[in-house]
Amino acid sequence: MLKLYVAPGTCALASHIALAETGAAYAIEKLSFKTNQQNSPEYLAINPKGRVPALVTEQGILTETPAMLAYIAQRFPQARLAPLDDIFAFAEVQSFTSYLCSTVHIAHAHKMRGYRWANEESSFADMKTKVPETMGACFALIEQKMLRAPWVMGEQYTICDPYLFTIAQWLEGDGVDINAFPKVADHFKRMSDRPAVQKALAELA
Ligand SMILES: N[C@@H](CCC(=O)N[C@@H](CS)C(=O)NCC(=O)O)C(=O)O
Repeated sequence: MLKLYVAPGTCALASHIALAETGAAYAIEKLSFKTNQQNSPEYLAINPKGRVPALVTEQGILTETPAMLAYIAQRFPQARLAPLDDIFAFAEVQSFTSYLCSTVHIAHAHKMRGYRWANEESSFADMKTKVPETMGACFALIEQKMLRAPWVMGEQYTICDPYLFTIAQWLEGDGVDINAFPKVADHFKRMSDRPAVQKALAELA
């Protein structure tokens, strides 16, 4: 059985929801960031990056949300979480998940994790004040150019959707009003109603 390492409020929720969407059995291992469990020797043996998520499979351990989401979609094709028979459409899915991972998540991380990129306290404060602007710009682009509606890829629900929902959850704390982006706000509401989302959130509580 697959085992997913998660922590509340993190990007691990995307893979968690995707797993719940498949209907397959899986196990959740919850880490506490309060006690820095992500950097404990036990967890570093699972994921030397000291981050969540990590997915333990029979073949080995996977990290990085876009790769994990693609793995879940391909492992459980009956869940129809990606257009697996259309290489261009699947590349579009990966383009979107890569954007969330490499640009949007990084913009958000400048709020709490400035120490990754600078040493001075004043630099952290400066990075923090930039977050509403950068996250706002990312979501303006998503709203105007990427989110086809009703789902990210249009009519078919895909792995892009739990990932967008997960990152949209951070907007309020990042000082961005989701209602400035009507399609994103509508997507967020419809995602909140999905049984898989409610199941994943309940398992984190
Ligand atoms: N690129 C990775 C990022 C993983 C990541 O940064 N996870 C955060 C939570 S959202 C984390 O574990 N942070 C712990 C830390 O920085 O100590 C992915 O998309 O899976």
